[in-house]
Formats: sequence, structure tokens, C-alpha cells
Amino acid sequence: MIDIKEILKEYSARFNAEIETLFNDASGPEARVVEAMKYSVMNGGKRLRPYLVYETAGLFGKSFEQSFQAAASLEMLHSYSLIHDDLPAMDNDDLRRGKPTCHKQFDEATAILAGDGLLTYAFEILAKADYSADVKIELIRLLSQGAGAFKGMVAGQMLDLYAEKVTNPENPLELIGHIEEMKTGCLLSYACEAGAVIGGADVQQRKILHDYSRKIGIAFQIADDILDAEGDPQLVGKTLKKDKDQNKLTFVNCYGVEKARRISTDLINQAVEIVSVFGNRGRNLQALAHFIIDRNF
Ligand code: GRG
Repeated sequence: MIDIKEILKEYSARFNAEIETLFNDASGPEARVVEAMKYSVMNGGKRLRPYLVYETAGLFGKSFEQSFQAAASLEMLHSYSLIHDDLPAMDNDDLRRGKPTCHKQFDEATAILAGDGLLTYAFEILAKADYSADVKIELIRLLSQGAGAFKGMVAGQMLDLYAEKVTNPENPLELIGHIEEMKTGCLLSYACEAGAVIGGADVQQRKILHDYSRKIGIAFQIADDILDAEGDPQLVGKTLKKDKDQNKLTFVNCYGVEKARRISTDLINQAVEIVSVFGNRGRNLQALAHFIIDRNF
């Protein structure tokens, strides 16, 4: 049986050693912003998105080295979103991954700049990467759309803020689904699409990986909601039960924990089936899908 936790741990160790070197060049008093960027990136994340890039590129025979630059770029961008999400003007969190959030460890202005720095650095890494020009342009197009303000992560965050102010939305489930798709789903989908692009996947293979990413994306968000409702704060590493206290529109608040859990299990079974077309090569993606809902952090 595949020990996906061990595989993820080994991948993370290698990934962390490499990504840390990307913060070496700073000097002078302005290096404080790079210190804050590095603090947030090297702060013990699960590295799910980089691992997805690596594993999906691996379906097409690509190595750790060949997927690393896209994986690192994505983790920079993901870390920016968490720094900004934690700010007092957004979710106002003191803890992230069990440690003080960036604005608590540094200060608010530095945290805003660290987020800006990471977002920009993500695209610098892609632009300088060793991929062909066509691959780089496609990656930059997909990442900017997925992270962006029209149908991407920024749009999802905006809709989430809007939803907090609406007391009785007409169709709450549709609204939650739409928020999830943009806020968290887009970057998870990008991770799989990036692997497919690096691997030279054909249209059909890209569609399969996109479908897989959508199933695990919704299940990931449901798992996150369940952890907020009944996780162990020590393991999750952030303040929990905020969704209930703030009466937030979430899958758990709409369905209740048990039904939400059943829905996420169904989604994961579908995701596992979708990547079964890759045979043995897709086994780690299947194990990862299970990990997404079985995790306790
Ligand atoms: C501020 C533009 C902007 C966007 C923020 C991603 C996001 C949008 C907010 C995070 C809020 C949140 C907790 C969403 C639930 C899903 C999620 C993205 C969790 C964090 O991702 P993990 O669990 O984090 O992969 P680690 O720490 O493992 O990297």
C-alpha cells in the first residue's frame, strides 16, 4: 500500500531545500521584506500544490528538477495569498501553520509588501525558468488567470467577503460552490494543468487532469471546513471554529458535518476513478486524493 504521507514528507524535504535557496540574494535594510517572504514560505506548509505539479508532470516522465520551477513559483503565489488572507482587513488571523502570521511576526506594512513580493516573484521565476518559450507563456497565462480578479483566486476572495455581508442568499450552495471554485479551486487546478503543460499532455489528458483537480478541489475545501468545525487546533495550526462563530457560508454550515463528509468521500472516489486511466502511474494521485480528506492538518 502507498504511504502517501511518507512520500509527501520526502518530497517536501527536497522541495524545501531547493526553494530556500531562492531567497539568497537579499541585502541591505530592504532585505526585511525578503526575510518576511522567506519566513512565510518556509513556515511548514503541506506543499500540496507543488507536489501536484511534480506528480502530474511525472505522469509524462518529467523529473523533480523539470517540475521544480513551476512548483516553486506556485508555492510563492500560494504563500502570498495566505499572508494577505491573514491580514486584519481580511480574515484577521494571528496563527498560520502553528506560528505567528506574517503581520504578527513582522508588521502589517511588511506583510503586505511580502505578499506583493511573493506574487511578483512567482512570475519572475516562471519567466526565467528553463522551459521552452511556449511552455513558459502557457504557464504564465494559466497562473495569472487562476490567481486573478476576473475568474480566479482574487475574484473568489472578493466573493467570499461579499458573502459574509449577505444574510439570506438566494442559492447558498451555488454561491459557496462558486467561491470555492475560484478561491481555492483555481490554484489546485493550475497545479495539475502546469504538470500537464510541462509534460506535453494532449487535450484529452489535460481535460482528465482538470476534472481530477475539480473533484479534489471541492473535497479539499470541504475537508478544510470540517477541520475548522472539529479539528485539533494544535495539529491544524490556526484558530478554529471561526466559520461557525462568524456564521460563515460554508459547506459544513449548509450541510452539517456528516453530509459534508459523505459528499467529500464521493468526490474523492470520483477523482480516483478519473485518474485510473493512467494505470500504475496515477496511483500516487489516487493516494493523494484520499489524503486530502483523511488529513488532520
Ligand atoms: C488574499 C487574494 C487573496 C486570496 C486569499 C487562499 C485564500 C485566498 C485564502 C485562504 C483561506 C482559506 C483557509 C481557504 C481554505 C483552503 C486553503 C487555501 C487552505 C490553505 O491551504 P493549505 O492547507 O495550506 O494547502 P498550507 O499551509 O499547507 O500550505
